[in-house]
Formats: sequence, structure tokens, C-alpha cells
Amino acid sequence: MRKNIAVFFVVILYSLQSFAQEKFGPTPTKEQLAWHDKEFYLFMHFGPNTFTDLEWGHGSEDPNVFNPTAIDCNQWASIAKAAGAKGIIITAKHHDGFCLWPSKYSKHTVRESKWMDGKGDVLKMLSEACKKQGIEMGVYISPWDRNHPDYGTPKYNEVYINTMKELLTGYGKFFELWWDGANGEGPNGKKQVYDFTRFKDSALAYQPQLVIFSDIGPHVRWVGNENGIIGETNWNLLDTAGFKRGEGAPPNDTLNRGNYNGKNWIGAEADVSIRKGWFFHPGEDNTVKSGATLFDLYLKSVGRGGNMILNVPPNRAGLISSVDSAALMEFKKIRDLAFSNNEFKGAKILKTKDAIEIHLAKEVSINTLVLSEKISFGQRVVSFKITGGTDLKKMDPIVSATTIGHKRILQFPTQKLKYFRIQFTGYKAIPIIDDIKAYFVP
Ligand code: FUL
Repeated sequence: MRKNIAVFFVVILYSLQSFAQEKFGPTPTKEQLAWHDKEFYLFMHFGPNTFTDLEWGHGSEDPNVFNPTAIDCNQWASIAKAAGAKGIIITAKHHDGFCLWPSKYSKHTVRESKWMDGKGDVLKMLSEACKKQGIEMGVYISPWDRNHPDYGTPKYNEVYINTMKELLTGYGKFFELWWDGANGEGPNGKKQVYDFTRFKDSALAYQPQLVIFSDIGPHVRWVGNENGIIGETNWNLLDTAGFKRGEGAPPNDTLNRGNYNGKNWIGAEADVSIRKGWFFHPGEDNTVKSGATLFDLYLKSVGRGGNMILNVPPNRAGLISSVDSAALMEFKKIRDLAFSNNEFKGAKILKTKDAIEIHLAKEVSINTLVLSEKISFGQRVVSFKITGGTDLKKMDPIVSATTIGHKRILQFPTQKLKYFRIQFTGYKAIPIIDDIKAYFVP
């Protein structure tokens, strides 16, 4: 009889499991999955603005203002690596149109500057450094261009595609292409009708593994703020039909949380600068965020199922300043310490359709939980609550939350417990949780 009951339960569990293993709703491509796993990487704003103290260059700057005296991309890449960042995305061209490589399609580039006698190429230096350090690289290529004479005419679309082609065929593989939505031309300024469909098709023809970021993707979306914070509820789903990049994008709070029933898988990437400006400005060293502040932002981005892109702008020497690198190392130390000892390791895990119970061999003190959904099968969990205790019959409420997605990190007052239960209170399809870890974070 006992044996029969056991067989019965195994059959039920098995069928729930196999039912659950069907994909549900929009799912990420393999490139998007790889992107989710990167979690944290650096952004670098570098160009004439670094030297002119501007955030948006006018495009009429003398190219000679670009003159880093001790540039060392190996320093950038080795600091990124040591900080645990998976890559670097560089402003190959910002709104001023200045190209950090000697583009054939512009007369406003490193070639026109005296830097390295016009023979320098930041993209080449950085791509070699990233390869050497074993990290990846991506490019920001501003659609808005305040320098190019063709900007504002259909010809500019051709120029932009050629520019992308140079970058995407000349420096090895990139993991991400960044399209910001800015256009500060104002009502009487130039009006460019961008051919984003062609931009996308061309970029993917040169590098099919790329994920493309913009307000509305196609692959990765902006989170509606530049503070590095994703919504506590975060769907990797977004409706893009009828929306545009920049003005005409979905409302910021939609970008921040995604659409519950969105038709496309478009993950959230939280951008934020380690210091006040996107570009380096002398006098802003005192605005560098501490390791603890960066960790808090990590919890509010990676810990809410998205990625964190942290801008660390090189200074006028062409180096990451020591204050910034110290903060990055502190941030890494905090992460390492926080996630070093998984208290659920070796625990007995019992799963049912809508709950997971964890039975520990002995009592532990924890205050942090890390959960992951198997997003290749779709994002399913709508809400869940957690209870725990030292006696299975007396489980106290600990914390409730909504979405999980790629990763959910929850913090709560320290609890001493032996039993732990995650109850899914809302889900679109049977939850598939592929990782549960718990920590005591000092
Ligand atoms: C914005 C730009 O206007 C800022 O200068 C900066 O590059 C930021 C990351 O994106 O759209």
C-alpha cells in the first residue's frame, strides 16, 4: 500500500514537472539568455567632452581637444575584470559625432587630432585589452550626431550604417550595441528620420550574436531612469508596437516594470554612472559612489532580474581614476562576502506545484535569499510569499514579493530557522525555479 502511494506521488510530481517544462509565453533567444547571465558590466563615456567639461558636446569642438596623455586601455580592462564586470561598452561616438576610431565616414575623428599624431585608435586599443583580459566589449554609437554634415537628411542613414559596419567588422565580436534615445535638437533643429529597421538588420547581418539596447529594444530595454533602479516588479516583457525610441517611447514606469502581458521578451538594463556626470569632470571625484551604494544598486537591478551597466568614465589622462577603481574594488569585496556561503547548500528541497520547502539539517541565520526562474521556459511567477521557522508546524511570515525572472535577491531582517517555505501565490504557469540560495549578509 505504502509503495503504491509513493508511486502515485512520483507520477503526479513527474507529470507536473513535464507539464511545467513546456515553454510559456515569450522566451529569450540564446543571445538574450547569454546577456542575462552577464549581469554586470561597465560603461565608459570618453571623448572630447572629457576634456571640455561638457556632457553634450556641440560637434564643433577642435579635434585636438581630445588628447589623453597616458591612455592605457589595459588598465580599464584589468580594473573591469578585477571588479567582476563581464565587459565594457564604450561610447565609440557620442552626440558630438567625434569618432574614437579613424572612421572613413567622418572628418571629426581621432585621425584629425594630434593625439598619437593622428594614428591612434581607441577602439583597437580597447578591443585588444578586453581580449587580453578575457572580458567582452560593446559599442555605443549615438544616432544623434551634431557634427555630421548629412545629419538631418536621408543620406545620414547610409552614413550611420557604414559607421556601424566599420565598427562591427573591424574590431572582433561585440556583445551589445547601445542606442540611446537622446535628441536635443529642439523645435527648430534638424529632424532626422532614422531608419531603425535597416540599422537593426544591418547590425545583425554583421554580428548576429549582438543584443541591441534602446528604449524599446529590440533585445534589451532602458529602465526609464538613469539611476540604475529597476522596478520591484519587473517583467522581461514589453509591447513595442506603436512606440518609438526617445520621444514616443513607452512611459518611464512601463519601461521600469515591463508589461505583464507584453508580446516581446526584452530584458531590462539599468544604466547609472559611478560619478555625477556620464563623462569625467574634474571636481567630481567627491561624487564617486561608495562600494556600499553600488551594492545597493546591484540589489535594485541584478537583484530585480535585470542587468547593471555601471559607467566609469576615464579621466583626462585616459585612465580610470583611483577613487573610482577603489570604489569598484570595495563593491566587488562586498559582493564576494555577501554571496560566499550558501546556507541552503546540501538542504533537502521538496517541490510541489506551487510551493518549495527547504529542510535544513541544522538551524541557520539568514537575511538574504536569491531565487532564479528558468527563464528559457518563460517568466511565470507573479507573486510569492516566504515563511520559515524552527518548527514545521509554526512557520512565521518572512517576506513577500512579486516577480523573479533571471534573479531575485530579497533581503529581510535576520531569521534563525531550520525550515523555509516559498509559496507561489500567483503564477501564469507552473513556476520553474532553477536556483535557490540563502545567505547571511553582514
Ligand atoms: C543619454 C545621453 O544623452 C547621455 O549623454 C548618456 O550617454 C546616457 C547614457 O544616454 O541618452
